Amino acid sequence: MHRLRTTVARLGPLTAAQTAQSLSQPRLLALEGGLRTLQPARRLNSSVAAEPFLNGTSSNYVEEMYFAWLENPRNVHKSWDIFFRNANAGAPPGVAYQSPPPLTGTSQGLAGVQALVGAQPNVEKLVKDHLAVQSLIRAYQVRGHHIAKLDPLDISCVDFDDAPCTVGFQNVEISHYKEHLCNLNAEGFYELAESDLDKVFRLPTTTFIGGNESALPLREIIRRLEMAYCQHIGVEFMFINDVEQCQWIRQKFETPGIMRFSPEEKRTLLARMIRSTRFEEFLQRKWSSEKRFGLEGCESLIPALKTIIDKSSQSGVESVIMGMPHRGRLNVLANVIRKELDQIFCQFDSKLEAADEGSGDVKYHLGMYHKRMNRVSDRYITMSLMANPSHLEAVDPVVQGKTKAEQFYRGDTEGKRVMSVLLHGDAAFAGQGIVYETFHLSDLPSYTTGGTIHVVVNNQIGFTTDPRMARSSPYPTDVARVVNAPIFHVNADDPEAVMYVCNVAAEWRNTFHKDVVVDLVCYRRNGHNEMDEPMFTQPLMYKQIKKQKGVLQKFAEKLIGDGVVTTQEYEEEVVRYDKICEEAYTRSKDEKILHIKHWLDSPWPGFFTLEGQPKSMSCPSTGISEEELGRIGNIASSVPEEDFTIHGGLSRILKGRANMVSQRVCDWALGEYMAFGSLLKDGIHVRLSGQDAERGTFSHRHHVLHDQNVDKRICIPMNYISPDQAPYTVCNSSLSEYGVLGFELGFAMASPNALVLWEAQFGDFHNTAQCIIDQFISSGQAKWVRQNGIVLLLPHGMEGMGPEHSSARPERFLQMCNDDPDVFPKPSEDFAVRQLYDCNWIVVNCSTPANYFHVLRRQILQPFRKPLIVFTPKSLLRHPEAKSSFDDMLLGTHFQRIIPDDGPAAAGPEKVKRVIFCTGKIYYEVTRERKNRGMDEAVAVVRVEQLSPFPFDLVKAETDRYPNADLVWCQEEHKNQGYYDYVKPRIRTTINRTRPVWYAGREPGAAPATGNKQTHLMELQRLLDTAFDLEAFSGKL
Ligand SMILES: Cc1ncc(C[n+]2csc(CCOP(=O)(O)OP(=O)(O)O)c2C)c(N)n1
Ligand SMILES: [Mg+2]
Repeated sequence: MHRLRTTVARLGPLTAAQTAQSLSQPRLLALEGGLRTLQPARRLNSSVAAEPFLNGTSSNYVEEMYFAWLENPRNVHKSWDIFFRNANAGAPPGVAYQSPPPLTGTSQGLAGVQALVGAQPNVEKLVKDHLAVQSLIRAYQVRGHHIAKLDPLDISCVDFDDAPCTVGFQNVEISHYKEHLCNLNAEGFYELAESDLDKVFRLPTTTFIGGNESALPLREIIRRLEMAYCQHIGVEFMFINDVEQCQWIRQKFETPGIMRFSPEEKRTLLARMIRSTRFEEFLQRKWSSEKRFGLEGCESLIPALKTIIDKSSQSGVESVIMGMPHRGRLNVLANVIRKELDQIFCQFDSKLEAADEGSGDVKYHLGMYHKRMNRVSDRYITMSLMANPSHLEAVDPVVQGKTKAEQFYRGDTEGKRVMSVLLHGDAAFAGQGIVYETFHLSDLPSYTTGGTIHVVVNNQIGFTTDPRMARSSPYPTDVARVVNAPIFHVNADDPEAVMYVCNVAAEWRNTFHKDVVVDLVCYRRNGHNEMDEPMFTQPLMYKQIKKQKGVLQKFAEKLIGDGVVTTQEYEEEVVRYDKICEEAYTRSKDEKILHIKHWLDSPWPGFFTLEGQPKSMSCPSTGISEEELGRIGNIASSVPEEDFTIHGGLSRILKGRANMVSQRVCDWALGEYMAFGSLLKDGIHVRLSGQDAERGTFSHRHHVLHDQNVDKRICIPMNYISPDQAPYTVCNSSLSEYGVLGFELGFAMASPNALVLWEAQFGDFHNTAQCIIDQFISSGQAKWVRQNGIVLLLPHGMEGMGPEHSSARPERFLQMCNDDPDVFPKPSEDFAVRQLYDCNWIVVNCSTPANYFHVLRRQILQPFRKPLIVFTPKSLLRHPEAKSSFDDMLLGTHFQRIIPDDGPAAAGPEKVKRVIFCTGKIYYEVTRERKNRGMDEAVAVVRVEQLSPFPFDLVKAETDRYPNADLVWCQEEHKNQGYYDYVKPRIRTTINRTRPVWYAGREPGAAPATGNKQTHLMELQRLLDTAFDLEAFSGKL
């Protein structure tokens, strides 16, 4: 009884808002039986046929009238109201219709009809009952998942209301149901009574439970709804505000008998369950004390993924890119991606030596790439599992970016050939904000991947934390509702139900190209890892788990019972797979060396030698011809489309550019244009993404022109460089850093022949993407032997804008550089390139547009890929001196790691008393001050443009050149920030510690900058005073 009450309470009448939503949904489906009324079809149809005014063409109209009347009799003319009342009351053909009242006065006819209705006291009840049945159907669709038997342990407590922790009356025999129904109060069950159970009700068009029937007895209606919505699958979809999509889902789950599998399919499913289960058992037998984050309790994950892949391959998908956490990862590698088992097993051998450079990673983080024939579709399919850090969900946007890139390079604009699959743990899916950020990329034109299939291993625990402490939403999957993704909850102890929802999920993705979630409700048989004791914290849950029969055993017993397989066949299959594992284990013993290279998730065929080395150790000139500079400059200053009206302010900007081109100079924006344009011309795709990147935060870029008269008409001149150029992508991103940077990093993984740039709005905002920077960008190659050429543009500079918007935190990037401050690298011919090759990333702060141009081009022209961090300017964008001549960008020119002094100081170096080393915008303040003080001969100023890898060789040349000078590092940042801690030991190493390196900059500080403009200027003057006070450091040793 209690169970029923709970059910009914949960399925109780809809709220006003829900009802309104239901009524406002257009009805899409054509009705098979013509007009629908509350009466059984045949009878009604005959009466309809007998009505002289009803014919085939008017039936749609009548239907609409009818539904309008159902919603509210006042919605229709009185004559229709009477007609429907009469029809429902069983008025014989020809009698239901009464002429409408004349415009003047009351008519006789109407009075007569009212009398007829009045003579049918049951009409009101009939209408009410039908509405009640409709509401009941809808309630099952909306909230049937609340009472579905989703939890294999039967202990779940999804707190939809404060109801106790029980599930509903699933699977209750009708007799039970009847018994319970008698005890229901009127409000509890839409005022339907037991006596209504055998009454026949017409079915609305928003249900498919009828199959070929358009009317069913209430008892059968309820039974079918229970079958569709309250068994092992809970379908959450009614929040989707697209009627076609809702109907599609209803049809997939309500159609009677739709969830049937052939014996062959069942046998395949069993074989997959055997592989999944026996793989974990094998690892447990061989390495009982090794962490492997086993899948026990969710073994059906393997057939789930395989089903998704089979189905997607059948519909034309050629490449699946996957991201997943620790749980079951080895199993997925072995049984889904089909990594050779011996390669997996040898990862357990702690004695093997690593063959590759880099620090490597634990086995459950490594990635994989594999192309194979899909046996179900008979088509080749490539599968890659992305390497990822421990940081849960961080890989999500990276997978999306890589998927987008693969789609882009294949011209797969709708995502029909490449798709992504993301796996999640229940706690992480609910807890990590990056999941939300990633969902919000899913429908943005430059970021969509045409739908991702999400699979949640919902083992109802996160390490030691219960769901009620881990999230505030009923399900771990609620975050997906923000993008209207349907959510299919399924009891993972029912492999057939799992297989079914995975089929539907793959079809959904293929049909609508939108995200979808499969929530595998399962349990975790062991602790968080195999060394962990779960009884400390979840004693009752684990008592229950110990009693739980394994899913393979249950499923095998069922299939044997049903005669689908014999016990012998089952046992033979188990033995066969165990043998495969044993043989691979023996082979793995022969391995002497561990190759991380074998675990590459994104190979770049043709880019390296066969041994995986760069094809050369040199970088050609990054300059371009005068003619090319002129051509790109002209494009940058023009509107290449006819009849396109741009904003007046922009016309002035373009005119300014044209002037610069005629004078053969570039400002920052034009330098960037030259770099992008020349790479595009050479077939290198350029993609620039970030918040407001199209115009540029500082309104300097303007890569997308907007017609002032025509809505949404835009022009991207960069795509007019040359007819066979690569396409240029510039896109304003969502307001996310973690998600978008991860996405661009993934995009950059797909191909080495693309310049992919992410621009922070202001440099300091990168810290909300810190995880991508720390876990992937700075350390990715060392961990996963995977190179990446992503560029980060981080606006930086102390300009009196306050503590935020000032510092891109160069100290953080420099602190993560892997070059040794105490070792002067061996001089060699290819010193500069080798240094780049050896470093984990490149950090630059350019002071001229030409150098910015060169460093961007070098990203592509160097024979390997490294992340590039660029601190970009704000005020320098318009600084009259921050311009470069075309001469500095011509063929034969290079990126300058250091820009030496070229004034009077350099002409008479022995007279120089001080060398000021600096980087970035402060150079212009320092040289202005030097001029004002008339110290051009006494002080040399050297710009360090490439901070890391540190240009030891060039710094040495500068320090040697000025033997009588003291050395000062000058920066505008606080002493504990900026570059000082990084450059000081390196300059000291360069000069063999023969001279001190003095500091001229702001005092140590907690905040990056002051909020007070006056203080800002005072601090600046003070640091310049120090820099030019030649006595400032005397006696300070
Ligand atoms: C961002 C992040 N925070 C914390 C952790 C530490 N951690 C590792 S696994 C885990 C629990 C994960 O639970 P769930 O997502 O449900 O996956 P399950 O292990 O249950 O499969 C935690 C907290 C982590 N790996 N990443
Ligand atoms: Mg979990």
